[in-house]
Amino acid sequence: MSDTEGNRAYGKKSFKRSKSHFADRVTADGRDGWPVEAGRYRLVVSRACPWASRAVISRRLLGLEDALSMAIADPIQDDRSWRFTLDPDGRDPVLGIRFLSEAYEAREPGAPGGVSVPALVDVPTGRLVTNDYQRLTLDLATEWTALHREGAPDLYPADLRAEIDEVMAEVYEDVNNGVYRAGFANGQKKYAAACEGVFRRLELLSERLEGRRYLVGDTITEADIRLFTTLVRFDAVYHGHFKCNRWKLTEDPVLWAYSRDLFQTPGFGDTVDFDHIKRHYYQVHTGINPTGIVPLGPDLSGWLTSHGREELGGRPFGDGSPPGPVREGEEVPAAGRP
Ligand SMILES: N[C@@H](CCC(=O)N[C@@H](CS)C(=O)NCC(=O)O)C(=O)O
Repeated sequence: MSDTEGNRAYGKKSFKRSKSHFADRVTADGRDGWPVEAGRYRLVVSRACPWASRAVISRRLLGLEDALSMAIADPIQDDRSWRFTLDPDGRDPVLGIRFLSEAYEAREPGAPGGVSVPALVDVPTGRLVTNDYQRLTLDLATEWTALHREGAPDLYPADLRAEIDEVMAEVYEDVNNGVYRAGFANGQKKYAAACEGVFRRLELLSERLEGRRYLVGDTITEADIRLFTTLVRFDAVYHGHFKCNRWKLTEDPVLWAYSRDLFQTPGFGDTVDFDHIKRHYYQVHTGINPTGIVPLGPDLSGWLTSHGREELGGRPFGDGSPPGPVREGEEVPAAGRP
Protein backbone atom coordinates (compact mmCIF):
# COMPACT_ATOMS: atom_id res chain seq x y z
CA MET A 1 0.00 0.00 0.00
CA SER A 2 1.40 3.41 -0.90
CA ASP A 3 1.11 6.40 1.38
CA THR A 4 -1.86 7.81 -0.50
CA GLU A 5 -3.57 4.45 -0.46
CA GLY A 6 -2.77 4.25 3.26
CA ASN A 7 -4.58 7.54 3.57
CA ARG A 8 -7.61 6.37 1.58
CA ALA A 9 -7.75 3.01 3.35
CA TYR A 10 -7.82 4.74 6.71
CA GLY A 11 -10.60 3.11 8.69
CA LYS A 12 -10.41 -0.21 6.81
CA LYS A 13 -7.13 -2.04 7.25
CA SER A 14 -3.93 -1.19 9.03
CA PHE A 15 -1.15 0.65 7.27
CA LYS A 16 1.23 -1.76 5.58
CA ARG A 17 4.03 -0.48 3.40
CA SER A 18 4.14 -2.38 0.13
CA LYS A 19 7.32 -3.71 -1.43
CA SER A 20 8.39 -1.71 -4.45
CA HIS A 21 7.11 -3.47 -7.58
CA PHE A 22 10.12 -2.59 -9.72
CA ALA A 23 13.38 -3.88 -8.35
CA ASP A 24 15.80 -3.66 -11.29
CA ARG A 25 19.16 -2.32 -10.30
CA VAL A 26 21.46 0.10 -12.10
CA THR A 27 24.87 -1.46 -11.61
CA ALA A 28 28.45 -1.02 -12.75
CA ASP A 29 28.27 -4.28 -14.74
CA GLY A 30 24.73 -3.64 -16.02
CA ARG A 31 23.55 -7.15 -15.09
CA ASP A 32 19.87 -6.14 -15.04
CA GLY A 33 20.27 -4.38 -18.39
CA TRP A 34 20.83 -0.98 -16.78
CA PRO A 35 24.51 -0.05 -16.66
CA VAL A 36 25.71 2.97 -14.72
CA GLU A 37 26.09 5.70 -17.33
CA ALA A 38 26.45 9.47 -16.97
CA GLY A 39 23.38 11.35 -18.18
CA ARG A 40 21.29 8.28 -18.90
CA TYR A 41 18.95 8.27 -15.91
CA ARG A 42 16.74 10.82 -14.19
CA LEU A 43 16.01 10.67 -10.49
CA VAL A 44 12.43 11.72 -9.79
CA VAL A 45 11.78 12.84 -6.23
CA SER A 46 9.52 14.80 -4.01
CA ARG A 47 11.32 16.88 -1.43
CA ALA A 48 8.40 16.08 0.89
CA CYS A 49 9.07 12.35 0.85
CA PRO A 50 11.48 10.87 3.40
CA TRP A 51 12.29 7.87 1.19
CA ALA A 52 13.08 10.07 -1.81
CA SER A 53 15.03 12.49 0.36
CA ARG A 54 17.54 9.74 1.15
CA ALA A 55 18.42 9.68 -2.54
CA VAL A 56 18.56 13.48 -2.80
CA ILE A 57 21.06 13.61 0.07
CA SER A 58 23.16 10.71 -1.26
CA ARG A 59 23.32 12.27 -4.71
CA ARG A 60 24.66 15.52 -3.17
CA LEU A 61 27.14 13.86 -0.81
CA LEU A 62 28.50 11.65 -3.59
CA GLY A 63 28.62 14.48 -6.13
CA LEU A 64 26.43 12.71 -8.68
CA GLU A 65 24.61 15.85 -9.80
CA ASP A 66 26.27 15.97 -13.23
CA ALA A 67 25.83 12.24 -13.87
CA LEU A 68 22.29 11.83 -12.55
CA SER A 69 19.83 14.65 -13.18
CA MET A 70 16.92 15.24 -10.83
CA ALA A 71 13.24 16.07 -11.31
CA ILE A 72 11.33 17.55 -8.40
CA ALA A 73 7.63 16.76 -8.31
CA ASP A 74 4.94 19.04 -6.89
CA PRO A 75 4.49 18.14 -3.20
CA ILE A 76 0.74 17.90 -3.77
CA GLN A 77 -0.35 14.91 -5.82
CA ASP A 78 -3.68 14.83 -7.60
CA ASP A 79 -5.67 11.69 -8.44
CA ARG A 80 -3.03 10.83 -11.06
CA SER A 81 -0.33 10.97 -8.38
CA TRP A 82 2.98 12.82 -8.68
CA ARG A 83 2.99 15.59 -11.27
CA PHE A 84 5.44 18.14 -12.63
CA THR A 85 3.37 21.24 -12.03
CA LEU A 86 6.39 23.11 -10.64
CA ASP A 87 7.96 23.07 -14.11
CA PRO A 88 7.12 25.38 -17.05
CA ASP A 89 3.98 24.11 -18.85
CA GLY A 90 3.63 21.45 -16.14
CA ARG A 91 6.08 19.13 -17.90
CA ASP A 92 9.36 17.71 -16.73
CA PRO A 93 11.83 19.43 -19.09
CA VAL A 94 13.97 16.31 -19.63
CA LEU A 95 11.38 13.53 -19.77
CA GLY A 96 8.69 15.70 -21.37
CA ILE A 97 5.96 14.11 -19.22
CA ARG A 98 3.32 15.72 -17.02
CA PHE A 99 2.84 12.84 -14.58
CA LEU A 100 5.35 10.35 -13.19
CA SER A 101 2.74 7.68 -13.92
CA GLU A 102 3.61 8.09 -17.64
CA ALA A 103 7.07 6.59 -16.96
CA TYR A 104 5.47 3.75 -14.99
CA GLU A 105 2.99 3.11 -17.82
CA ALA A 106 5.80 3.16 -20.37
CA ARG A 107 7.54 0.44 -18.40
CA GLU A 108 4.54 -1.77 -17.57
CA PRO A 109 0.98 -0.68 -18.36
CA GLY A 110 -1.30 -1.22 -15.36
CA ALA A 111 1.52 -2.27 -13.04
CA PRO A 112 0.42 -3.01 -9.48
CA GLY A 113 1.77 -1.12 -6.47
CA GLY A 114 0.95 2.44 -7.47
CA VAL A 115 3.21 5.28 -8.47
CA SER A 116 5.82 6.27 -5.93
CA VAL A 117 8.95 8.33 -5.47
CA PRO A 118 11.88 7.98 -5.53
CA ALA A 119 11.87 6.69 -9.09
CA LEU A 120 14.73 6.24 -11.50
CA VAL A 121 13.76 6.73 -15.14
CA ASP A 122 15.71 5.80 -18.27
CA VAL A 123 15.89 9.08 -20.21
CA PRO A 124 16.25 7.69 -23.78
CA THR A 125 13.16 5.45 -23.52
CA GLY A 126 11.20 7.30 -20.82
CA ARG A 127 10.69 4.00 -18.99
CA LEU A 128 10.82 3.57 -15.25
CA VAL A 129 13.85 1.54 -14.16
CA THR A 130 13.25 1.15 -10.43
CA ASN A 131 11.28 2.52 -7.49
CA ASP A 132 13.10 0.32 -4.99
CA TYR A 133 13.93 3.03 -2.47
CA GLN A 134 15.66 0.61 -0.07
CA ARG A 135 18.20 -0.50 -2.69
CA LEU A 136 18.56 2.74 -4.64
CA THR A 137 20.81 4.64 -2.24
CA LEU A 138 22.97 1.62 -1.49
CA ASP A 139 23.57 1.30 -5.23
CA LEU A 140 24.38 5.00 -5.58
CA ALA A 141 27.02 4.45 -2.87
CA THR A 142 28.51 1.20 -4.15
CA GLU A 143 27.73 0.81 -7.88
CA TRP A 144 28.05 4.40 -9.10
CA THR A 145 31.58 4.88 -7.72
CA ALA A 146 33.12 5.55 -11.15
CA LEU A 147 30.99 8.70 -11.34
CA HIS A 148 31.44 9.90 -7.75
CA ARG A 149 33.11 13.27 -7.20
CA GLU A 150 36.65 13.46 -5.96
CA GLY A 151 36.52 13.32 -2.16
CA ALA A 152 33.14 11.55 -2.05
CA PRO A 153 32.62 9.76 1.27
CA ASP A 154 32.15 6.00 1.55
CA LEU A 155 28.57 5.88 2.79
CA TYR A 156 28.39 2.09 3.02
CA PRO A 157 31.88 0.92 4.04
CA ALA A 158 32.35 -2.81 3.50
CA ASP A 159 33.82 -3.50 6.95
CA LEU A 160 30.87 -1.86 8.74
CA ARG A 161 27.99 -3.16 6.63
CA ALA A 162 26.73 -5.74 9.15
CA GLU A 163 26.41 -3.08 11.85
CA ILE A 164 24.98 -0.49 9.46
CA ASP A 165 22.38 -3.00 8.22
CA GLU A 166 21.38 -3.90 11.78
CA VAL A 167 20.95 -0.26 12.82
CA MET A 168 19.07 0.58 9.61
CA ALA A 169 16.69 -2.35 10.10
CA GLU A 170 15.76 -1.14 13.60
CA VAL A 171 15.48 2.45 12.45
CA TYR A 172 13.30 1.42 9.50
CA GLU A 173 10.91 -0.70 11.54
CA ASP A 174 10.43 1.56 14.54
CA VAL A 175 11.24 5.04 13.29
CA ASN A 176 11.10 5.53 9.49
CA ASN A 177 8.02 3.35 9.09
CA GLY A 178 6.91 3.45 12.73
CA VAL A 179 5.74 7.06 12.39
CA TYR A 180 3.58 6.04 9.39
CA ARG A 181 2.08 3.11 11.32
CA ALA A 182 1.19 5.50 14.13
CA GLY A 183 -0.15 8.15 11.77
CA PHE A 184 -2.29 5.84 9.67
CA ALA A 185 -3.40 3.54 12.51
CA ASN A 186 -7.11 2.79 12.37
CA GLY A 187 -7.51 2.01 16.06
CA GLN A 188 -6.27 3.13 19.46
CA LYS A 189 -4.30 -0.03 20.22
CA LYS A 190 -2.46 -0.06 16.91
CA TYR A 191 -1.68 3.63 17.24
CA ALA A 192 -0.43 3.23 20.82
CA ALA A 193 1.79 0.27 19.94
CA ALA A 194 3.33 2.10 16.99
CA CYS A 195 3.79 5.34 18.89
CA GLU A 196 5.38 3.56 21.85
CA GLY A 197 7.70 1.74 19.45
CA VAL A 198 8.77 5.03 17.90
CA PHE A 199 9.73 6.59 21.22
CA ARG A 200 11.29 3.44 22.68
CA ARG A 201 13.62 3.28 19.68
CA LEU A 202 14.31 7.03 19.72
CA GLU A 203 15.32 6.77 23.38
CA LEU A 204 17.76 3.94 22.55
CA LEU A 205 19.16 5.94 19.65
CA SER A 206 19.54 8.97 21.87
CA GLU A 207 21.56 6.88 24.35
CA ARG A 208 23.69 5.50 21.50
CA LEU A 209 24.42 8.96 20.13
CA GLU A 210 25.21 10.59 23.44
CA GLY A 211 28.91 9.78 23.30
CA ARG A 212 29.44 9.26 19.58
CA ARG A 213 28.92 11.67 16.72
CA TYR A 214 27.46 9.23 14.16
CA LEU A 215 25.49 6.01 14.34
CA VAL A 216 28.18 3.61 13.07
CA GLY A 217 31.93 4.15 12.99
CA ASP A 218 33.19 7.73 13.16
CA THR A 219 31.95 8.98 9.79
CA ILE A 220 28.60 9.72 8.14
CA THR A 221 27.06 6.56 6.69
CA GLU A 222 23.82 5.54 5.02
CA ALA A 223 22.46 4.82 8.53
CA ASP A 224 22.71 8.52 9.46
CA ILE A 225 21.02 9.56 6.22
CA ARG A 226 18.08 7.25 6.94
CA LEU A 227 17.63 8.42 10.53
CA PHE A 228 18.02 12.08 9.53
CA THR A 229 15.21 12.02 6.98
CA THR A 230 12.71 11.07 9.69
CA LEU A 231 14.15 13.30 12.43
CA VAL A 232 14.13 16.40 10.24
CA ARG A 233 10.37 15.90 9.64
CA PHE A 234 9.60 15.04 13.24
CA ASP A 235 8.36 18.27 14.79
CA ALA A 236 7.02 19.66 11.50
CA VAL A 237 4.73 16.73 10.65
CA TYR A 238 5.12 13.54 12.68
CA HIS A 239 4.58 15.15 16.08
CA GLY A 240 1.24 16.74 15.16
CA HIS A 241 -0.13 15.15 11.99
CA PHE A 242 0.98 11.58 12.84
CA LYS A 243 0.37 12.02 16.60
CA CYS A 244 3.89 10.97 17.61
CA ASN A 245 3.75 13.51 20.39
CA ARG A 246 5.23 12.05 23.53
CA TRP A 247 7.99 14.61 23.09
CA LYS A 248 9.34 16.83 20.36
CA LEU A 249 12.72 16.39 18.71
CA THR A 250 13.72 19.74 20.19
CA GLU A 251 13.09 18.30 23.68
CA ASP A 252 15.68 15.54 23.36
CA PRO A 253 19.04 17.31 23.70
CA VAL A 254 21.06 14.51 22.07
CA LEU A 255 18.87 13.81 19.04
CA TRP A 256 18.20 17.50 18.52
CA ALA A 257 21.93 18.30 18.50
CA TYR A 258 22.64 15.26 16.26
CA SER A 259 19.95 16.41 13.81
CA ARG A 260 21.25 20.00 13.76
CA ASP A 261 24.79 18.74 13.22
CA LEU A 262 23.69 16.82 10.13
CA PHE A 263 21.35 19.59 8.96
CA GLN A 264 24.29 22.01 8.97
CA THR A 265 26.53 19.55 7.10
CA PRO A 266 26.61 20.36 3.34
CA GLY A 267 24.38 17.88 1.50
CA PHE A 268 21.81 17.47 4.28
CA GLY A 269 20.00 20.67 5.30
CA ASP A 270 20.49 22.25 1.88
CA THR A 271 18.17 19.56 0.42
CA VAL A 272 15.35 20.03 2.95
CA ASP A 273 12.21 21.95 1.99
CA PHE A 274 9.99 22.38 5.04
CA ASP A 275 7.33 24.06 2.90
CA HIS A 276 7.02 21.00 0.64
CA ILE A 277 7.10 18.69 3.66
CA LYS A 278 4.32 20.45 5.53
CA ARG A 279 2.04 21.05 2.56
CA HIS A 280 2.38 17.45 1.37
CA TYR A 281 1.54 15.77 4.66
CA TYR A 282 -1.20 18.13 5.82
CA GLN A 283 -2.89 18.64 2.45
CA VAL A 284 -2.59 15.20 0.88
CA HIS A 285 -3.57 13.00 3.84
CA THR A 286 -7.13 14.27 4.05
CA GLY A 287 -8.20 11.05 5.81
CA ILE A 288 -6.40 12.26 8.91
CA ASN A 289 -6.52 16.01 8.29
CA PRO A 290 -9.87 16.63 6.54
CA THR A 291 -9.61 20.43 6.54
CA GLY A 292 -6.23 20.36 4.80
CA ILE A 293 -5.12 23.20 7.03
CA VAL A 294 -1.33 23.48 7.22
CA PRO A 295 -0.09 24.63 10.63
CA LEU A 296 2.06 27.75 10.78
CA GLY A 297 4.68 26.29 13.15
CA PRO A 298 7.02 25.05 14.28
CA ASP A 299 9.62 27.80 14.51
CA LEU A 300 12.51 26.61 12.33
CA SER A 301 15.20 29.05 13.42
CA GLY A 302 16.72 26.56 15.89
CA TRP A 303 17.99 24.39 13.03
CA LEU A 304 20.80 26.86 12.42
CA THR A 305 21.97 27.20 16.03
CA SER A 306 25.26 25.70 17.20
CA HIS A 307 25.12 22.05 18.23
CA GLY A 308 28.43 21.42 19.97
CA ARG A 309 28.79 17.92 18.51
CA GLU A 310 32.28 18.64 17.08
CA GLU A 311 33.55 17.95 20.60
CA LEU A 312 32.70 14.28 20.11
CA GLY A 313 35.31 14.06 17.36
CA GLY A 314 34.32 12.05 14.32
CA ARG A 315 35.35 12.70 10.75
CA PRO A 316 32.13 13.55 8.86
CA PHE A 317 33.52 12.67 5.42
CA GLY A 318 36.24 10.24 6.51
CA ASP A 319 39.23 10.69 4.22
CA GLY A 320 37.05 12.66 1.80
CA SER A 321 35.66 16.19 1.82
CA PRO A 322 32.28 17.96 1.96
CA PRO A 323 30.35 18.52 -1.27
CA GLY A 324 30.50 21.92 -2.93
CA PRO A 325 27.61 24.38 -3.22
CA VAL A 326 24.15 23.30 -4.31
CA ARG A 327 23.83 23.13 -8.08
CA GLU A 328 22.23 26.17 -9.72
CA GLY A 329 18.50 25.62 -10.12
CA GLU A 330 18.37 23.05 -7.31
CA GLU A 331 18.41 25.47 -4.39
CA VAL A 332 15.57 25.07 -1.91
CA PRO A 333 13.33 28.17 -2.20
CA ALA A 334 13.33 30.59 0.74
CA ALA A 335 9.82 29.49 1.76
CA GLY A 336 11.15 26.04 2.65
CA ARG A 337 14.27 27.07 4.58
CA PRO A 338 14.72 27.99 8.25
N1 LIG B 1 7.84 2.66 -3.06
C1 LIG B 1 7.42 2.53 -1.73
C2 LIG B 1 7.99 3.57 -0.78
C3 LIG B 1 8.18 4.99 -1.23
C4 LIG B 1 6.99 5.80 -0.84
O1 LIG B 1 6.16 5.38 -0.03
N2 LIG B 1 6.89 7.01 -1.38
C5 LIG B 1 5.70 7.79 -1.17
C6 LIG B 1 5.96 9.24 -0.89
S1 LIG B 1 6.64 9.51 0.72
C7 LIG B 1 4.88 7.73 -2.42
O2 LIG B 1 5.33 8.07 -3.49
N3 LIG B 1 3.64 7.29 -2.27
C8 LIG B 1 2.74 7.19 -3.36
C9 LIG B 1 1.57 8.01 -3.15
O3 LIG B 1 1.50 8.69 -2.11
O4 LIG B 1 0.70 8.01 -4.03
C10 LIG B 1 5.93 2.31 -1.61
O5 LIG B 1 5.28 2.13 -2.63
O6 LIG B 1 5.43 2.20 -0.49
